[in-house]
Amino acid sequence: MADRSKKVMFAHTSDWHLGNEQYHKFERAEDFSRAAIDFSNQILSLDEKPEFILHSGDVFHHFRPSSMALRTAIEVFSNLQKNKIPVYVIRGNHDAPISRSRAKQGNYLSLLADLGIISYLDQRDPIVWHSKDVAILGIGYFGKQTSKILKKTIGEVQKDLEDAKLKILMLHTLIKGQLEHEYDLTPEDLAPFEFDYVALGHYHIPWKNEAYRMWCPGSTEHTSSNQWDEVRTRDGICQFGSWLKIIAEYGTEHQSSISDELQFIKVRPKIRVDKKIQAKSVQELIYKIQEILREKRIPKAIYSIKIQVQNPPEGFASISKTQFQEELADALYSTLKLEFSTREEKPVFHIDERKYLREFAASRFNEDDLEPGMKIVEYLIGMANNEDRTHPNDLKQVFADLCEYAFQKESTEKLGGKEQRCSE
Ligand SMILES: [Mn+2]
Repeated sequence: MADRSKKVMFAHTSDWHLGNEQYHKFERAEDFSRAAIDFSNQILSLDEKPEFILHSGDVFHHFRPSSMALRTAIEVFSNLQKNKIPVYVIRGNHDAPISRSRAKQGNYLSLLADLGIISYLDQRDPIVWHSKDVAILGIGYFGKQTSKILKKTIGEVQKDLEDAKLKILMLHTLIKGQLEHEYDLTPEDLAPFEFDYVALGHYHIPWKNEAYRMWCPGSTEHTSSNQWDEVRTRDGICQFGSWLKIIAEYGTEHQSSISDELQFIKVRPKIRVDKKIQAKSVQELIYKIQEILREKRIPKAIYSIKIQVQNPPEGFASISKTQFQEELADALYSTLKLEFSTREEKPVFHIDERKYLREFAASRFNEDDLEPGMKIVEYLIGMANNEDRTHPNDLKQVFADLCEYAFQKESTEKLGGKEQRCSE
């Protein structure tokens, strides 16, 4: 028989978080609905429609979704269903508690399945065959138990999956490598099962590990607070949600091949500003802060602003961030953090600066005390080098004098011109 390959195109989305009134703003819940609607509009406007859609969990933000969240889900899924695009969904940690995964009364995802507008893959019914070739196994959120549940479930269904030519696994879990320290599952846990495509949800940023055949589309709207730290665009503006368009080629004797195309959904901009400033007077400082707040103004955006004031001028304590509220009045939501770095500066001692040691000690201690005096100075420098600045009280003045002495020396001798001062 001819060794002919077949192609299937599908969409992969996750983490819609419908009903998320982020920052206690109803507008945000509307944003989450709009992003899901935009996703389905993008799907329906494609020249070639996907054969099916995978939703890797967190359709809803709350176990008991608001009526708006539920209505959006029904609208979007019915629309896709009317266009004959099946949607396969698993449970995210926001959709229903783990304990409910086995409960008879079901959850809101099983309600949508009862309405016939999605296929809900849960523990009772974990496999769906999209066609005679394509099998999809779905395992909802199980946190730290994911690996155990995965092994158990696959053990039970392995035989059923044998005939599949394209094996897909859907998971709502955190994979090692996504966040720095935290994870529920490692790529190596998944490797033995040889899935062609592992459709991940839970992590809200697009991510993939092609070697282990794992893809994560990211959320359709910005959800997590740590998004600020992880999405660092050059201009500090973050205004896209995402989903994945996937083409899988299979059916030859070779391993299937997957090609992915990340698609974007324009959402309300989140703007991050992180600036360091200096000013000689309080008036200048206020002016500089206002200037920063007036930059990059996009009406109704979300702002996270941090301004670090170095060497703040006399009287800076009178500045309060509430006096800048007006500057941010047209933001949907904003946080402003003003940080004043300490005015106390200490030289950092390097080993070659010990040449001041004898000189300094000689200026401080009389000849008889010179040796013990030098030991004290050496001890202080040692502490400074170890970044341990908690000097015993009675030596604080000696240390301050030493700093002053070294600083004066350096200023007059202009040693190497290197930066010798730093703030803590
Ligand atoms: Mn989520």
